[in-house]
Amino acid sequence: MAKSEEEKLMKLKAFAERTLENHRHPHIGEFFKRCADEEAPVFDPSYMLTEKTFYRAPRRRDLNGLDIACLGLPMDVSAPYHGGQKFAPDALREASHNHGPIHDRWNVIPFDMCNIADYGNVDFSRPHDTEQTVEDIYNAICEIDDADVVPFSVGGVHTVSHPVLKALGRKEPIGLIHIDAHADTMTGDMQGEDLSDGAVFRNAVLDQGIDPNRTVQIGIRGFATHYWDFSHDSGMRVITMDDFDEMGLPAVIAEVHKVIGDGPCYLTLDSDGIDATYLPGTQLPEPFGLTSREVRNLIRGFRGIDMVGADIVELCPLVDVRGTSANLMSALGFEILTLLSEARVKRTGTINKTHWPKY
Ligand SMILES: [Mn+2]
Repeated sequence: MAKSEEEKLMKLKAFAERTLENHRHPHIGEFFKRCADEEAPVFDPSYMLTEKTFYRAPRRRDLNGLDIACLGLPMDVSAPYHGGQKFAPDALREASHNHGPIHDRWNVIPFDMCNIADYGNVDFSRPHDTEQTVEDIYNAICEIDDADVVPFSVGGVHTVSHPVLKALGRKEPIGLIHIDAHADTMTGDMQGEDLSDGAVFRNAVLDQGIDPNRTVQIGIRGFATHYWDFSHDSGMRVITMDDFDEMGLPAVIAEVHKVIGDGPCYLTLDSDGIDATYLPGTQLPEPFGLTSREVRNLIRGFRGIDMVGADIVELCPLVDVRGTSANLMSALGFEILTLLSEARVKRTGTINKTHWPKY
């Protein structure tokens, strides 16, 4: 072998020996080293872990010093079609192990920005009672909010967002970004339920949890569109799926920033906002929706908004063949966790890393 070829090969061999703790991005190397020192389970094979938590965050109920609580809201009443949303938090926990902990586009690490925990599921005192379950969620989120912790909830039916927003908007109604096939602002009851997943944001407006003038709904389409007059009447910005196609992604993102402004904002992602081809495992699947990449890039476009909470809802593991829907929702959930972490650091001006207890 010629000397120059030999030198080239030696160089490549040296590259191949580079460890993760000596990563070309020093902060990523530091993170790998810290995780090794703390025996954090973030890089262990998922099947080796006994305890499944959201994105492998430590399980923790104590809110003291916490920045973000990931929690399950396994509500399974008040929705009209497929059931089984009560199984979604655990399905998401399992699927989330294949996503994160490093954002692949921005190279940021939520666990290096914020103290994040899996808070567990909220206990429902009467899980078949819609009103009581909404009350239980409201009380749990008030406690989390009073402790100055950001809630990142996994539903459950979309009905869960109403008590969450009612709790977060107690001081002042907040802004809302809502990705969904359905605007969920129907008037009257649905199948006898006033608190239904078809009236979430009407109820959130009436309870002064959200400001309709700082609300934007994206992806709206389908057979139920004639139910949503309240959205238009109350001043919400409704971007239908047809509008989305005509405007294009950059214009939609610009419009969202314009409507939301600098104030606090909540993000709710109904899995049926995504096209049923990409995400069939949902309560009321709708065709002609956002693609998986469109919804990811849309969420990335919300970077910089003061995000004070979020949820992902309406995943139905019982109709999620091969777990593809849970996989997509948990990947999108990691994008949201990244936004929540960045917004938290921007708001507090403080870095507060997640640490894993040694067992
Ligand atoms: Mn919905």
